[in-house]
This record gives sequence, C-alpha cells and structure tokens, in this order.
Amino acid sequence: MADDEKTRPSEPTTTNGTPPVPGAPGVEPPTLQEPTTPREPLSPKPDQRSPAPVSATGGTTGAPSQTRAQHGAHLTTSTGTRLRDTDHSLKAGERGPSLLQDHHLREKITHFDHERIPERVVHARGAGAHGVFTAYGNASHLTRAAFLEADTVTPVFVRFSTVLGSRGSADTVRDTRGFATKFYTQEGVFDLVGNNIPVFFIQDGIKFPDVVHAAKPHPDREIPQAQSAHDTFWDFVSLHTEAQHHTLWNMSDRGIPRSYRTMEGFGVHTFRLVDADGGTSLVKFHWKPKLGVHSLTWEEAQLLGGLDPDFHRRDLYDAIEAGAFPEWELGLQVLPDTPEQVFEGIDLLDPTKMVPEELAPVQPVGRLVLDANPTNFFAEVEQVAFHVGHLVPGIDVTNDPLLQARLFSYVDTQLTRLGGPNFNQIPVNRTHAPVNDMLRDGFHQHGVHSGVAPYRPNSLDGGNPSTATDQQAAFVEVAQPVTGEKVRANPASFDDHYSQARLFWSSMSAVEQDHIVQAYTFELGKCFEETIRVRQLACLAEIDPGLCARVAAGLGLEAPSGAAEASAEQASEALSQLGRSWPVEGRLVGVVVDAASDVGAVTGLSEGLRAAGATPLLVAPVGGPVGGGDSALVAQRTYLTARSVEFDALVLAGSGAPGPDAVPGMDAKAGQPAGAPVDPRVRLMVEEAYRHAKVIGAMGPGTDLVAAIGLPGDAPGLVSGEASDVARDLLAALAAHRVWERFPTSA
Ligand code: HDE
Repeated sequence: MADDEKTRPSEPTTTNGTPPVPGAPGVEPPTLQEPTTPREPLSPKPDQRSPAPVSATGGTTGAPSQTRAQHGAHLTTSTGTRLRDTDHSLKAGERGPSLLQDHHLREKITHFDHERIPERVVHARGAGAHGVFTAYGNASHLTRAAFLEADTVTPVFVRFSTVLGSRGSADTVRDTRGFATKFYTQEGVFDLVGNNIPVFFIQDGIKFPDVVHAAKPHPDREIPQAQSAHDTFWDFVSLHTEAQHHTLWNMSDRGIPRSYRTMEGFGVHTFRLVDADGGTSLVKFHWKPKLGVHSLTWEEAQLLGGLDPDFHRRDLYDAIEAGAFPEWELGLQVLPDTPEQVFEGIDLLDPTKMVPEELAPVQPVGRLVLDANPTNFFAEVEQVAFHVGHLVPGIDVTNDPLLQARLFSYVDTQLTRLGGPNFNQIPVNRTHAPVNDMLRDGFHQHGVHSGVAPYRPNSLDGGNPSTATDQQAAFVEVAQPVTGEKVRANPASFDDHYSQARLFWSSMSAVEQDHIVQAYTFELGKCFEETIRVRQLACLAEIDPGLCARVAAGLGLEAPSGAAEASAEQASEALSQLGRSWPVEGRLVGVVVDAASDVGAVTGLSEGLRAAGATPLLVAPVGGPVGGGDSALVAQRTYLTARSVEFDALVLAGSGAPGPDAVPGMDAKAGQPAGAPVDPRVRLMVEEAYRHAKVIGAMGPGTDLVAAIGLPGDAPGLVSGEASDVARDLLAALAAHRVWERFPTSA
C-alpha cells in the first residue's frame, strides 16, 4: 500500500469546538457564493481511499493514489481540450435548432446515455469499504497461503449487500446479506464470497435460477420489491424443502441486521486447505464481528425502509468516518479431510448444513479492519468483481455442488455486467501480484503487452512466461479420487432437510423465537393463496410443532396434525444473539435538548459517550444553536428530521416543550392536539425507543419529561442522574444491544 493511501479520518472541529458528526458531503465547507477562481480538484475526504495505483498487469507504478482522479483546474473534453461553455448547445441562432457539429454536446449526452451498466442479477444493492487484514500466523500449519503467515498485512476490499432488491432498494429489508472480501495478496487475489447466514437455500447450483426467480418480484407486475413476503417465494420453499433451514434463518433476527458492522460472515461451503507438505484439511470460514451480532426489530426495519433506505450504507460510511473502524476476526472450523467428507454425521458437501461451533470451535486466524471509505461508488463498489475461483496456493475448493456451479457463474456474469473479458483490469479488481497471463485483446484492454508470442511453448519471446512449480508458489489443484457413475442425483444424506432447522429453532431464546413466529406469520400472511400457507405450515410442523401451532394461530388456520415431535437436539449457544456484552463503538445516541438544557451537563455527557466510541447526536426543536444566540450546543437533528429508529439509545436532557412547528399541518408526526405540554414528536421518539427496548437516559429537565410522558419510573433500562452517571449506565446497558427484559415474551 502506498504511503499516501494510508489516510485516516482526521478529527477536525466545528467552529463551536465540538467534533463534527460524520456525513459532511465534501472535503471542505462550501462558500455561499459560487466559487469562480480556477483551482485544482480538491483531494478526497480523509476517510476515503482509492484502489492501489498498480498497473493493469499488477506492476507497481509509484503513482500517487489520486493519479486516476480528474486533473487540472479547467473544464475539458474527455480528450483534454479546454472548454469555454458547457451550458449552451451550439445553435443556428439563439432561437434556432442545435447543430450536429456540436461535438461537445454530443460527447456529453452520449456519455451520459451510457452511464448505467446492468445491475448484479442478485446482490445488486450493496456498500463497500477498504481495509487491511492482518494474519495471526496460527493457520500456517494448515495452509501454505502466504497471506495467512504471521503478521502479514494484506489490503482488502469488502462489499456487503442484500440479495433480492434492485440497486435502489432499501437496506433494512428482511433478506440474506452478502459479505464478499477481496484479499489483494502477494500471490494473487483471493476472494471469500460469503453471506451472513451459514447455510444456503439449495444444495445444487442448478437450482439457483429457480430460487432467485421465486424470490424476486413476480414477473408480471414486478412486485414486491426486495422481500420474500409473497406467493412465489413461499410456493418454492414449501415445495423445495431443502430451503427450509436457510428460510428459518431469514425469518430470525439474522434477516434484519442492525448494521453491516454487527453481522457474522460465513464462507458457507466447505473449502480445502493445503499445507506446505501437501497435507490437507477441510475448513469452514467464519467472520466474527468485534461488536457482536445484533439486529433491528421488525418495526424498526420497516420504518427505516421509508425513513432512511440507506441506513446500512450510511452506518458503514459514518462509522469509518468517525474513526469507529469496523472489525472482524477471520475464523476457521478445521475438520479432518476424510474420504467420506462427513463430520459427526454432517455431510460437509451439503451447503444446507452447518457445523455447530460446539462440535468444532471457530479458531481465529486473523483480523480484518475496515479503515477507509471508497472515493467513488461506481468505480469501486459497483465495478468490484468477485469470483469464488479467485484462489491462492493453499486454498482449494471441494465438490460441494453449489460451489461447483458458482465457479462457473461469477466470471460469466461479469462478462455481461462489466462489458467484456478485461474486468480484472478495472482498478478495484487489479491484483497486486505480477500478471503474465497470455490473455489478450478484448474490449477495454488496459494492458499494453509487449512481445510477439502470447502462446506456449514459444522461443520467440525467450520461452516467457514459464510455468511455476509448487515450490515456486504455483496453484496446484489437490489430487482427489473421482469415482462413481455419471448421474443427476444427490447423496442420500442430502435428504435430511429438517434436523438442523430444529437445532436452530431450539437454540433461540424466548424473545428470538417470538420474533421468528412473528416473521413467519407476517410473511405468510402476505401470501394471497391459502394453499401456500397451508403447505408451509406442514413444513413448520416438521421443524417444531410449537412453532407451527403459533404461526397457524396467527394465520387463523389449523395446525397440521401428525407433525414430527420436536427433537431434543442439543441447542447451540453460539446461534443465539443474546446474553453477552459488546463494545459500543459507532453506536448512535440521540440526545434531546432544548433551551432548558444544562449546557455543561450535555457537553459532559457527549464527551463521556465519545470517549467510549459512541456518537452523540443532539436533537433540538429547530436547527442551529440550541436556544439561540451563541450556545455551545448546536442541533444535529431536529424534531422534524429525527426519528427514534435512527438511534441505538436516547437521552432526554431537555424539557421536551413543544417546538414552534409542533402542529400536524407542519409535521404530520406532530399528530396530537395542539397545546400538549410535551412535543408530540418527542413523545413519539420516547415511546418508540421504549417499545424497541432501547436504553433511555434522563438528566436535568429530562427527568421530569420521563414522568410527563408516563414511562414507568422503575422500568428496566431507564437510567438517570448526573451526566457522568447517565453516560456510564447507558453505555453499560447498550453493551447488551437492547434492554431485553423489556420485551414481554410469550414463553
Ligand atoms: Fe452468488 N452470485 N451465487 N452466492 N453471490 C453473485 O455474481 C451464484 C451463492 C454471493 O458483492 C453473482 O458478481 C450462483 C452463495 C455474494 O459483488 C452471480 C450461486 C453465496 C455476491 C452469483 C450462488 C453467494 C454474489 C451476481 C449458486 C454465499 C455479491 C453478481 C450456485 C456463500 C458479490 C455477481 C458482490 C453474487 C451466482 C450462490 C454469495 C450471478 C450461481 C451460496 C456475496 O454470479
């Protein structure tokens, strides 16, 4: 990585001395008047980084990272000719028709006409970031992969995504999330293209078009967007019952993550590692988030879908800008490479099965830190091209039939999406290892190859390139025996579609089970056809009769009889999200303030929260200095612009008196009769935060506000006192993500 790329978010301060909240659009504040003095392009924001300035063939260039950005102070054509006017087309007279000879008009419009490329057929909606991966070195005995050797630091680019929605769809929908990581290793690119759910809908890649067609919007009306709550999805998964395990994870809180930063990642398939002596082991890849695994509530997810459809990408970018760098540990479950490829009765080639951590602990082998935002979304996040076949020596694939189809699909899709075979030459996809591939020509060729003999064997180019031996770090496929008849069939072990779904269900806490019941009831309730609901209930009965009965009750249907007894499989503690404490870095705390607030106390609270890595956001009746004048408190949100779902916790530090626009005509959220003593929008914020089991702090005039709103004073997760007490107790409660005891469970 070039030195000039190691940018870190700086901590500039605003004029009133408080650190700025993340999200400033530009690198410097704009002037009120349009600037007219020519100047060079501004540098990117300090939190941003561009792909490394290597050449299209992996050569080091020594160029500054901005070498690919725009240059010069003056507007030019794409060929660098300066322009005097870009606001008027060339016309035959002021009122006349435009002239064909206007090459600038034609270039500008033609390029614009071609700005869009096909979106990804799945995972179209995503966000990405740059980072570094540092290996602990404890996997060296398992794999010869150089990037896993002790203290090796490898640049990475990560893209998170939803699966179903189009590019412009909402982030917080119920769906699986993609978690794709590109490691730019010294031995070539390694892509770990995983999800936040450890199992998949289908066992064989040939079914992928089926499950995706079923889950995407109905083809006639193209609704609903980005969600599984519709007939075709449940029609398919209730008939194709190997999908039931993954579907159960989707219906759990894992389907609505709080943030990309609080998601686990999984390689899903079993991979094969090869050590320096050719010894092999089977592994499952895991990403364990430092902040823990946390989710939204369904109501939060739905509200955010409208209020802030960019919630997850904003959260990722803002956290990085605020210096709360998202972190994960890469972990391995190491399993013996036996001829059967079965571990404790679990078929390791079946991607609808996971290996419980209690049977094979996850061993951390390195740390990923996302420390920079992209400089340009299209160039980086949209054009990044992952491929499960981007492997390095020491990591190989297995015969998992889902993985086998993926090995074909990823290159194929990039050919259409990125317009030709040279997509690995796009800056974000360029390897940092030397390339000598004998692939030539094609659309958008960025290499300028020399020599006359891109073929082997040759003597005209001196025999170059030579093949490498495995001692020279060649990728060598592990020799594997292949036996059997040519068939279209699965092994019998693939027929078990329910045992692990039962394991997942029985591993959930009571509140998590409630959420699952609610999710199935909602989704099936959205299906038009009762037949489909009935068919899916039969599947739920196979998972657990209690689950089935509760969903059936919500649907107003009979629970099918003859269901299998719930099995007493041992629960896997690692599957539940509750019961632990986690760091609070990057968590957002809304602080309700107004003219009655104690400026010193609010400042102290903010400092206390910031010291723990959390971001306080002041919510005031109107924008500007709180209470007017030169107050040291400046509103970052207003009662009009804020909603509780944006925050992880709330502190009431003001009187909550109605703001000047607290009338429904000005803000529909202020839907209560005028003249109420508490601003209805503050009341709504508090009631929602309480309902979503968020910790609520009160200090100064906010203490009376709690009483005025009518919250029970002894409710769990209400903290009050001096600013330092509130900061301390709030942070302690936030470490558990929610005040779980506030959810009345039906258990
Ligand atoms: Fe993908 N998948 N997939 N997939 N997948 C794509 O590649 C495919 C599967 C995953 O941020 C596509 O570049 C097939 C499992 C992620 O750019 C496409 C099958 C897992 C991403 C494709 C699967 C994934 C993709 C669409 C069944 C988790 C987003 C655009 C055999 C382990 C990558 C693209 C990004 C993207 C095919 C199943 C993860 C069409 C055929 C299982 C994270 O090639």
